[in-house]
Amino acid sequence: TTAPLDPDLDALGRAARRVLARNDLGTMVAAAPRLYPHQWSWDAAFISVGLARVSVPRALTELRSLLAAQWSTGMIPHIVFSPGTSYFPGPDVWGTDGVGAKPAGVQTSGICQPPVHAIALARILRIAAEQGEEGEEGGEALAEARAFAADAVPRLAAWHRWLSTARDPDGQGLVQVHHGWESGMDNAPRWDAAYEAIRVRQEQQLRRHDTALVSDVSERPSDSEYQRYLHLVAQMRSVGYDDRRVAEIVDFRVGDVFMTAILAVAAEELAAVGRDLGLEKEVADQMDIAARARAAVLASVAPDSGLCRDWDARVGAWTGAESLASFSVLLCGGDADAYARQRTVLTGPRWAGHPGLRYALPPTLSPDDPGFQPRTYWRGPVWPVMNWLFWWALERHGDHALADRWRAQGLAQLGDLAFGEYYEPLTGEPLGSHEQSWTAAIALDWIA
Ligand code: 9YW
Repeated sequence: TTAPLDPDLDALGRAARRVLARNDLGTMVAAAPRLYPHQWSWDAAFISVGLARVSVPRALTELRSLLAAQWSTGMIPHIVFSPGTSYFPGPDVWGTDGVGAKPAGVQTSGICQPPVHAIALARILRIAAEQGEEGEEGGEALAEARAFAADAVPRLAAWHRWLSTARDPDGQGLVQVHHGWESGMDNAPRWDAAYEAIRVRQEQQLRRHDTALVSDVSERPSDSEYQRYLHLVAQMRSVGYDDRRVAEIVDFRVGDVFMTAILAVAAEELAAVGRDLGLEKEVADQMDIAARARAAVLASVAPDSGLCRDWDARVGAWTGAESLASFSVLLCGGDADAYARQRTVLTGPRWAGHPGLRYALPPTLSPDDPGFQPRTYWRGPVWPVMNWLFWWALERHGDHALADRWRAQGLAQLGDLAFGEYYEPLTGEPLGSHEQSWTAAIALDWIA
């Protein structure tokens, strides 16, 4: 099952640059050429890392565009719409135009996505520093990145603060999501129980484009899933996206362990950037946020399996559906035993070490899980951008041997130059959108 690990990296790099250039709308890169013609929040962060390998100023522009759409509450919206392109659900469905917290002059959704932005900012600063120290030859990129960071750090700090307060109203510790879309893993089995409990009282007219744009509709969420997705949007819209009222009325409120693990490391990365820039005010606060988030991730670990769980806040119970998110301790660390145990399971024969896999990379669901659907979105396929995130976390943790292996396997998978949104884990076939921007971006960062 092991593929040759010798992709032509020059050709891969050239193709990845072409994808980013083609998807570039000017001040934002579309997440995908046709399927996702707008700026998505966590995509933009990963994309900015790849852009930095081409041009640090362009990478900063990407984050600047996103931050310009940040709500006054601190929330960074999950989609910033580019004018003139159709997408469902578009701004008319979200109905955020009259919302006072949204900056005027931009159109956005009314929910968020995982906070990987500070991770990206820290990495861009590092990439810039590789080009030269400030004041020396080649130091312009770093000077510009540091100037940008001075402005971005307080904004990202407010974003993290919003996640740890408005999205943890019970003080339970995990960041709560109000929609599967907020997790970035829209239809992952980890949300099935919460979605099943939702009664859609009034079906809405679906004007989906996605099903026309992928060759096989089974690669996308179903219509009945979409009815629930839109029901939640309608609920939030009905209370004007007011944080407190949404938390009271929304039919989906789950503490997301994966999002919380990301917050823990992102807050630490932000604290480090803040320290470096002399922005001491933010540092202690971000370290507090990180500590609380990490403690909540560790508290979610099930004693029997050693895996992380989400918390269904409406039911008041852990939800134990196994998925890639079950391995969140590998992202944030904090407990050597829990880390070692999750690492053993994730690299073992049920997961990335499964003998049927085309590449030894973690799929979103174990091929041995009865719910495994190898072609369907977050219910089985391998997502290159997730491989990058785990790789980054492993490196940060000093777990270099595994990081190197996953990077090599990940690059081999991308050697087909399709830049698939996700891949069939058993055959290696690219699925969903091709020329997906974040896939191209992480390839560029891996190659550099
Ligand atoms: C959708 C853009 C987004 C990602 C999400 C992914 C998908 C959009 O695409 O959501 O139509 O469901 O699930 O993580 O940000 O790439």
